[in-house]
Amino acid sequence: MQEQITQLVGQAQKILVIQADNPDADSLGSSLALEHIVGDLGKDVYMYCGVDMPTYLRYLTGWDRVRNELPSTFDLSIIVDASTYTLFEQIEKGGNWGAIRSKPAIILDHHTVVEKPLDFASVSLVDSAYASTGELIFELARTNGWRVSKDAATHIMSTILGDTQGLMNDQTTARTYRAMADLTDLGANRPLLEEIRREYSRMPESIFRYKAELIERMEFSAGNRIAHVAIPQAEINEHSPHYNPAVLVQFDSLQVEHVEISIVFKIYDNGKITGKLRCNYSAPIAAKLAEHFGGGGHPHSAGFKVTNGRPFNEVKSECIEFAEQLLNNLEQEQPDETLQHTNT
Ligand SMILES: [Mn+2]
Repeated sequence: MQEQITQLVGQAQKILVIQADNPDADSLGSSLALEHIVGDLGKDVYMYCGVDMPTYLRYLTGWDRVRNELPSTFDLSIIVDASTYTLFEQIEKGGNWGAIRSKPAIILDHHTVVEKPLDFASVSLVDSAYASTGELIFELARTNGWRVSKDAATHIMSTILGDTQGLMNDQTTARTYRAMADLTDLGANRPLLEEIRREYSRMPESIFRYKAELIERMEFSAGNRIAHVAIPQAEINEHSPHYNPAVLVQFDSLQVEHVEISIVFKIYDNGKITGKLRCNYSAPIAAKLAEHFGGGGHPHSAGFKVTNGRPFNEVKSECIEFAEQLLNNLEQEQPDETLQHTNT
């Protein structure tokens, strides 16, 4: 598999790096790290994402080189941090899968995919044992003897910090710490990175006040084990360009007594409903709950999207009921079995 990747990269001159429509620090950091790593091999890199980079990610130097149109020509595509069709609506809408399928493609990802996996790649390097796609890219670069510059190391460190919430969740392994040490040796500076990130994630006063509204509206179900709130289209329009509304309350709500999972629904005018799921350490049910609605993710962090026009109240009650069921099942499992679940 490694050899095939080496060969495909070696043969290509113009390489298209593709992120899904839900960019985060991992997908953007992976793109930018690849830009440096394969750029240093003398390749031309074109970075694509179907949507604009959210403001909170703009601390990653080079974000503005990511385009939302596909290039007219390329020799190879590398898809990072996603491997399901459902996360590429913009490519679907633009009718652009044909162009991508007509060239060799490499998928680099760490999500276990259940629904509509991308099925055309020449090589898929998908391994959920990695904390971030960037960590996987780091290992790939080292195996291949590709140079990892200070800039590339900094971007890779950002992918790890993003997906592990600062090395705090259980995707963090011993290898992740070793990678962090090696990246530090290569010149990445974590304290500096944190400072820049914090500066870029400052919120306008209006958002700070909106946070209070969301807290006020938060509901608690199943003996306060499930916290949930819904964000309608009007609020998405007003606030999303400035800040991701879910982030405002989701982590705080997990700190409320008895809460094990926090769900932020978004309700769009076109009938689409999304659910962003975050769980506490003791309740790794996020991926299973997301899969129930055709989504996916990790045990403590996952999401889903419902596009079949079902009314929100129906989706909401089914989601809360199923979450409660998963939480109850968790209690019946042996403690060491629970541990295994978290080790995905
Ligand atoms: Mn990721």
